[in-house]
Amino acid sequence: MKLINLDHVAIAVADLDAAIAGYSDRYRIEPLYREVVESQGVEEAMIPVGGSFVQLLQPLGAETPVGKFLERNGEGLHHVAFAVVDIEAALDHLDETGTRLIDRHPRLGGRGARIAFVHPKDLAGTLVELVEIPS
Ligand code: CMX
Ligand code: CO
Repeated sequence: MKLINLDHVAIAVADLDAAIAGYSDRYRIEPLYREVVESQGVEEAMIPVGGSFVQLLQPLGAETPVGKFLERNGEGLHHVAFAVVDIEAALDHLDETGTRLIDRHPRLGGRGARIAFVHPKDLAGTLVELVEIPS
């Protein structure tokens, strides 16, 4: 298990266009790309900041994970994502340590990356994503 970078901080938003405009206006940062990820039920915009990204997430529907989060909490911080070299090895390690995983095996996320989530009730009330960036 080796975390190599804080890949992104994800923020749930109700209106992706408005959120992108807000970050551009206040912080002078712009999305590198924008993508619908059907399997995760989101449209996402990735805004580079140094070696990491701000990931803005707009739900595709009310019954998606981010849709339910918005309904319950309103807009705000949704998860943090750590980059790993080998996501299978990282998940094996977490499983061995009794970690409460949402995904025991990786799924496909944005950028063609393999991703997996750790349950927010596992540690410090924080939803954690592991991401293996394709080389
Ligand atoms: N951060 C912290 N806590 C969260 C949370 C979040 N993002 N989402 C839910 N929770 C809390 C809930 O408030 C609830 O707390 P209580 O038990 O105290 O009420 C608890 O976790 C469990 O919630 P639940 O109602 O049982 O389950 P949900 O249907 O809300 O699902 C979760 C929660 C985390 C399993 C689900 O959102 C999930 O599988 N997330 C991972 C996938 C995802 O979020 N994809 C979108 C991101 C796309 C991307 O980054 O590429
Ligand atoms: Co993410």
